[in-house]
Amino acid sequence: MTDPRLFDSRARRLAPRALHFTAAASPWRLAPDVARLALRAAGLEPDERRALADAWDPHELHAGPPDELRFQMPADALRARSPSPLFDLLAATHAAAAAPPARPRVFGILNTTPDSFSDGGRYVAPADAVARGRDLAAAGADVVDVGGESTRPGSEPVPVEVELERVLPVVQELAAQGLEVSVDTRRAAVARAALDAGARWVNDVSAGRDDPEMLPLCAERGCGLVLMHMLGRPRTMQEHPRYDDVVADVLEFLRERVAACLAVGVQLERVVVDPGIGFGKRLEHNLALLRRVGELRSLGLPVLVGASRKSFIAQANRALGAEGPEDRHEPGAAGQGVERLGGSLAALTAAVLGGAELLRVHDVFESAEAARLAALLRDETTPPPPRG
Ligand code: HH2
Repeated sequence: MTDPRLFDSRARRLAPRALHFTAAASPWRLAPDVARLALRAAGLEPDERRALADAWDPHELHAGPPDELRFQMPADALRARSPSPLFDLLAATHAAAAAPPARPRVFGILNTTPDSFSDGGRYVAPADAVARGRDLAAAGADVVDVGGESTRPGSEPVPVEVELERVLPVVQELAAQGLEVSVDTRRAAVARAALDAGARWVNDVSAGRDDPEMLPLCAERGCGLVLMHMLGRPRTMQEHPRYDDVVADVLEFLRERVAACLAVGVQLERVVVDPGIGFGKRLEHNLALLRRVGELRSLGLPVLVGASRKSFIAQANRALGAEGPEDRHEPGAAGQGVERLGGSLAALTAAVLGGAELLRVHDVFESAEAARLAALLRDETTPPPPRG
């Protein structure tokens, strides 16, 4: 058998691109003690393919379609083959597939911006923002996601000093009060300051592409990291978004970003992927991503979905001949106070049924309730009887 360590360097580069499950549509239904995985041969060189096949006992390797290598083995045996990045990754992938996601975790949105599309201008004063953060936590947010730069369609970047000035005092105070805080930023300088101030997550809508220091920073700090897909830039992203297959394209992008994380030593245990609802996507793209969240789980990492109050909900209204009150505003205008609660909860339910484990929302109480019910519907498990 080939020493698995031979794979280390190549596996770091290739494995995240190559992995997917055989049963992507409902991965949590796999038998809990058997790992069944498929590797896309397309990502592998012939010698790597041979060496990989060598590293597994012949009976563990199953014939599949010509572009796939399929493996099946007891999960314990898979784990026993560590340490090796490839097998670690396979084991992590299997664990994510086999274990039903627990109660989805909720990120409550706190924009300290004057121009965010829904809550812009409401929480600019740090005291108001801190009060809002506490309210979000009291309503059931597991994490408060603090942002100081709007990324709504058409928005312009703000200077880094402005972003720092907006988020830092709020992050510091909320963390000091014991809340789990995430910072929604594309800049390593802002992320670093927020982590120093007690934040435990970096939520980067550029997935580490905008600032070369971002991923190394996250590797060094071991913080949670959200990698989000975006096509283009906020200013222009909604102009002509085009995809061959939006889910496949988003998956390919996220695989590449996960590989970039591995290349600089980011621990995958704390990485979450996000299809970026509304970021360079038309209605049909957002709907396809929500319908096919299960496929996004094939990366073996938890999936976060942020559909809350976004404009595709208004587009869905219009597609079926209805109009919500907020849709009379100019599309993309800031601080409209849009609600879109019904559509947000429908989108969230679809995401949870598909296996999303984290949700980024404005309406925390309602969303957490919808997410709990959707999780029970999804898992086909009987909840324990209520206490008392
Ligand atoms: N959406 C927005 C901002 N950050 N982060 C992640 N991970 N996923 C998302 O879908 C996402 C995000 C945009 O929403 P919002 O913060 O409400 O508005 P704005 O960008 O105008 O501040």
